[in-house]
Amino acid sequence: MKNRFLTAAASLALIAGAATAEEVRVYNWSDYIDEELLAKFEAETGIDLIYDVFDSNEVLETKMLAGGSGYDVVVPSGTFLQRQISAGAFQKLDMSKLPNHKNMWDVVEKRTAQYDPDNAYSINYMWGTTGIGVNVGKVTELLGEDAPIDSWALVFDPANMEKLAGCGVHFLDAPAEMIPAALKYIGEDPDSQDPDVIAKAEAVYMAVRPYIQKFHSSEYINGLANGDICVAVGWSGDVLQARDRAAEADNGVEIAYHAPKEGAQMWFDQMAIPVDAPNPDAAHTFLNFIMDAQNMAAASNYVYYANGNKASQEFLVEDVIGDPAIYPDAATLDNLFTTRPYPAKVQRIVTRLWTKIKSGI
Ligand code: SPD
Repeated sequence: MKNRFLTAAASLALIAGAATAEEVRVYNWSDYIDEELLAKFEAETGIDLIYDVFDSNEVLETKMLAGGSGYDVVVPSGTFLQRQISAGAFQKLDMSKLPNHKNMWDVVEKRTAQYDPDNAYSINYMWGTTGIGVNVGKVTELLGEDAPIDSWALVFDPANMEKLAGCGVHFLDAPAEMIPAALKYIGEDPDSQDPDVIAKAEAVYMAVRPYIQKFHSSEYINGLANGDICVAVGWSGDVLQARDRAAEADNGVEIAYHAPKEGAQMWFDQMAIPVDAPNPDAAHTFLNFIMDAQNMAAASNYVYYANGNKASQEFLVEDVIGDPAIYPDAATLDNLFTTRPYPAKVQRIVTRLWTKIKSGI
């Protein structure tokens, strides 16, 4: 994988007036791929890959709505994708360039069609849930054996948070997920678009705000793994990666992930090609490479997220395909909810509320 700067050889080629190599610029979530796959893509296709990362749908959305991002492939979550499709940010996929599309899983495609009708603009990369990662030892030490590690009460009940504050609690900086989680905790519809209902999340957050150390959407992986923090509201596979990093470090830290019993959000991260992508052919080649059954399985086996590729399932390790935190069984699925994009006016309310919650005043 190349960085953004020309290699010496490429510079010489330019000076000599030779044609430059084909390239593809991919913008994906951090901690979301096995880098060996990126090297394999370059070796197999001869296309230079420039791979940048982000950890926030809002950051990606700002680039997509402004246009001219320079990226060929980006990975918004379903609700954000839907809004960006409506804004004309993406081009329709050319299925004739995607023979591996036959590997995709109709069960997931039915769900992603809610955001991208006919799945005309995107393919599913990974999907997962938003829940709670805990350092089991520290949390039981502070809250006892009955610590509600499978409940939103762990992070929204001030009595629990007061005890946990000293060992470090991180929340995602992701309002489109954190507001629904708080609403679910108080028994409201997490998918509500009613400003009066959304406003109820403020009191939930303000009650625990003094005990939240940080709002951040990627630092918690190492934070949990190193024992620097003891609780994180985070994404399923990221917490499971933290669990593995701790096990590899053999540091005595035991990490567990739970999709809270009251209900947790299920989301879908979709690969799409911006309407102004500089290299749409190479973008299709990248998507086709990703949809190869073994490549997709290698990605899931590395990042501990489920994917939308049926053919990959025979190559998934048991730790992934057999873990209901990754591939939920029927009972777990029943307890998951999805959300719709907020209309612009409601989005502004949510953004203002989130800013207020983070500032704590
Ligand atoms: N480290 C990768 C995390 C991917 C999370 N996707 C976010 C989905 C939000 N709805």
